[in-house]
Amino acid sequence: MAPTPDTAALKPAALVAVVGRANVGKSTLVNALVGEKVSIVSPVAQTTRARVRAILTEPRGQLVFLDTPGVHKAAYDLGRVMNRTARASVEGVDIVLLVLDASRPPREEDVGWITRLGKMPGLCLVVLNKSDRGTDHAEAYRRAWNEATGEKAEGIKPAWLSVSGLTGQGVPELLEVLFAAAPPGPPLFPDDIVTDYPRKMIIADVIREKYFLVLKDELPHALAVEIETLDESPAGWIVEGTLYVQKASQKGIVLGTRGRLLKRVKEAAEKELAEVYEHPVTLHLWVKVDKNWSRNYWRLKRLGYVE
Ligand SMILES: Nc1nc2c(ncn2[C@@H]2O[C@H](COP(=O)(O)OP(=O)(O)OP(=O)(O)O)[C@@H](O)[C@H]2O)c(=O)[nH]1
Ligand SMILES: [Mg+2]
Repeated sequence: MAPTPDTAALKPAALVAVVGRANVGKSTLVNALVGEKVSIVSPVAQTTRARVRAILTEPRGQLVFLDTPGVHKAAYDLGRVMNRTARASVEGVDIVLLVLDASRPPREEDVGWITRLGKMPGLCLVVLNKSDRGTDHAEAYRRAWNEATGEKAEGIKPAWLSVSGLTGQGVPELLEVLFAAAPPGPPLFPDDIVTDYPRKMIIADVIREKYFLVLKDELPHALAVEIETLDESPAGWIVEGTLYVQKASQKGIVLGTRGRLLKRVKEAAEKELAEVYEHPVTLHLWVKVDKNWSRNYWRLKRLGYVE
């Protein structure tokens, strides 16, 4: 007789895709859910460029969150690649978490997600994020959901939860709902890892985040960071990388007067990385102009933005 699986011993284990418009606070929320900074955060829309997995293992089970790029009106190839990554991430997951910024009115990109998810058969939870700023527009989002799903919405009524990724308000309640909804299964990852995002990508993202906190206008979108070598000597890690910009004038801004901005960014990134990895980290960075990096598929692949 075939052995029956011991389902009683299995705990909740789920893949959870975290999706939504750019800048609604997906990465902040994912970091709050796992209790560690896994994904970079900045005030600039389109900060997250690739899918980042953040893993929460607790005695009650395991949740694997997929942080995704924010969907936006894409003007060039990187943007289109990011939108594709985000849209594809809802396939094959157990739960989709749609993040909305209820302190602002719905935009076309929010309605796009609502329409897409309202038609999907899987389990969807709607999170009204940034509730520390109020939820004045919650009703408009509910209306948008009802309009988009219409009569077909029978039976697919998602739970709506108010949270703040920034203050942590509502996060324990959200975790409870997620663990309750997760199907029982074996853990998807070992219990001691918080992400499987490649180390070179983490380092590149931390450097990019430091720049996103200071660069203005179009410049953040013109910047990419590629880590070429990573030497993990026990005495200290040595990292070599290139910062790509699209115009010669941007190179000067990224360097700053007498290289001061690059130095500041380098020091901030080195400090954060040394804390994360518990080793001194030295960054050697060069700035290069490549007019077409964001349209060059090969380059986007090397940067880790194409799956
Ligand atoms: N007040 C408030 N601000 C928040 C909250 N969550 C995120 N933010 C801020 O919103 C901005 C965007 O946050 P991110 O977490 O990078 O947003 P995102 O949805 O991941 O953005 P993309 O990766 O660009 O799609 C940052 O300045 C955050 O500090 C929140 O709950 N309350
Ligand atoms: Mg993000």
